[in-house]
Amino acid sequence: MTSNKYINQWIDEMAALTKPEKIVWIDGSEEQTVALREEACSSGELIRLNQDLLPNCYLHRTAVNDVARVEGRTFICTRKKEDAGNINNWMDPVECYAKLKKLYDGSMKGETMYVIPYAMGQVGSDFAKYGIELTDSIYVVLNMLIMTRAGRAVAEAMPQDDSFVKGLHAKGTLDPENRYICHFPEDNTIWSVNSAYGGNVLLGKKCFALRIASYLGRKEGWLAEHMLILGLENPEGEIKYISAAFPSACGKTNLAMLIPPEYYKKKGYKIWTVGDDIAWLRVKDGRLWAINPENGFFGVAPGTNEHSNPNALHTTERDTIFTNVAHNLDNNTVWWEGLNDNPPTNCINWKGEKWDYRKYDKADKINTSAAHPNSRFTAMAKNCPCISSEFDNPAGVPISAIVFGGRRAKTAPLVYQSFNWQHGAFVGSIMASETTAAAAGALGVVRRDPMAMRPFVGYDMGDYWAHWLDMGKRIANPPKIFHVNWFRTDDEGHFIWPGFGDNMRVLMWILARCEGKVGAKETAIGYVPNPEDINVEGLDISRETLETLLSVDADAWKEDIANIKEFYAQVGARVPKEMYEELAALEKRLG
Ligand code: GTP
Ligand code: SPV
Ligand code: MN
Repeated sequence: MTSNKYINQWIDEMAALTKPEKIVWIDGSEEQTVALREEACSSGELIRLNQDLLPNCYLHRTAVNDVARVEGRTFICTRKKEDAGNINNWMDPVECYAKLKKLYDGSMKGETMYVIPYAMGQVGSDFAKYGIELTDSIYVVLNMLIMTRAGRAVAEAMPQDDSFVKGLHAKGTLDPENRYICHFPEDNTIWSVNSAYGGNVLLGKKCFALRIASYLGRKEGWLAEHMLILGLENPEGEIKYISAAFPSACGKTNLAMLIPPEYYKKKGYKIWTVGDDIAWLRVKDGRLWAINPENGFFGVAPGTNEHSNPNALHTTERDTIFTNVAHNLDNNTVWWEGLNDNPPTNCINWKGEKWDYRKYDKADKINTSAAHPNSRFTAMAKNCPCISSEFDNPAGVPISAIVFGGRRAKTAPLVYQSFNWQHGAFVGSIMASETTAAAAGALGVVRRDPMAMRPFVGYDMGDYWAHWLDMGKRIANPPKIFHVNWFRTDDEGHFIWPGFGDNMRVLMWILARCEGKVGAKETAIGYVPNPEDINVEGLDISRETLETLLSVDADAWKEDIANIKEFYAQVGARVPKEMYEELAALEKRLG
């Protein structure tokens, strides 16, 4: 499909290593895609769902031990260890290639190796980047065809050099002890083996569009971020764009697709989705512009319903691959916790076993829920009812505000604004969040997750912060930087803020601040809204509760400072001095 000798040579090499029976190029044609779905259905890899209720939708179950990203087995392999930094796992590239070659050796015997040419970004645009993923998984092929722009047109548009990102994925034995997700940013290479799940194997997503791209962004002067992008349209038809970084399973997809509360809807406000997970940002005309390099959504299923996120739900009603949700045998559809209050009685759970809803125990979700807490839908952006008209615009959209956020039961107020870009970058650097099911490991533990990028920066974290500071200096009109927390809880552990669509109320304050239309209270951590400036019309929320949501608990912050210092020490020698200055200033303001 290509005459690019670098590509063909590399494919030959990888085939000599993995030894597939045949090699098939993915052309993106309907005919080939239909045939692959057919093959996956006959092998049991996919289950064809009710085509009247869910046209062109399929269900897939991964191995029980292979249901999330595995950060402990994710490596950045730079020649010098210090270039990967202390936060990343590191392996020497020579050693890593040798180790993984043993695992790949003959791993595709008797199988087909699929060659997927794909673009991150608009094919042919200045800002697009190209990759090829080799894989032995039809599931990966079908997901990549949704998540990226892939196929013949991409192969033909790719530059005739060796700048493409070389991705090799083999399911292998799925042995978790030998599972590796390895990145070689100096070689534009990603090697993934012994997994068949999401972010571990859809190499265009976290591996390329964040880890490799963040490395390229630093070299080339742009940013690759774990951010949604949304447009907020006012009744006059003006649209302002906001990008927001929240850690995995902390509300990006939900915010990106939110339905405005009745009060705003009636006035004519609208929300448009540009992206729900990844943003590539560059400086142009003195502003920061963002594109979503993806072509679909790999979204969290549980909790998605007609009230929380109708746009996501409708996006998944056709052309969707569901992974690890429950199978409702009564009508051959899917179900997950939080879809509705009617758990199916004739149901197969995410593990492929008969499921009894009466045994569901909230405290033991993994073992008793019908759908895995990190079960997902892979759906096409173009099927999203609120997809932005700018989604396909290669120039992207100009960003007015950057929002950081995480899950914090206490400490972080509903929203605050940083004093300036440098302070905003500092606010990003000290982000913290309770861990979720999106990555393997303990749940609900507070950990520092700078810019929601802890698992995704392809180089040293201190250098990454320096790059953020440097970017700020290059933008004449930089976006204002904010921090939000939808997850503050009361003493019984209930969320205080209604969240979801009502988060629009916070976005309105954020945009009013960007336009200098509203005042704020200056506190030790930044500008906090005056309670009367958050519109709570139609909400059952008392003034007292709002004040609690907006309060800054100096003691809790002082306690946090010790933890931040520890974290900075762990990040190590390359933490920019500006970050220490900001930290000292915060400490001083807290008194
Ligand atoms: P990744 O795809 O893993 O990067 O996740 P994400 O950041 O897109 O998170 P998503 O929007 O899928 O939300 C994850 C979980 O958070 C779901 O269970 C949601 O129901 C829940 N959630 C999202 N927004 C809110 C909110 O405003 N308030 C509360 N309480 N929960 C929310
Ligand atoms: C995340 O974990 O942030 C995701 C899902 O978006 S995955 O693609 O698996 O990384
Ligand atoms: Mn994500």
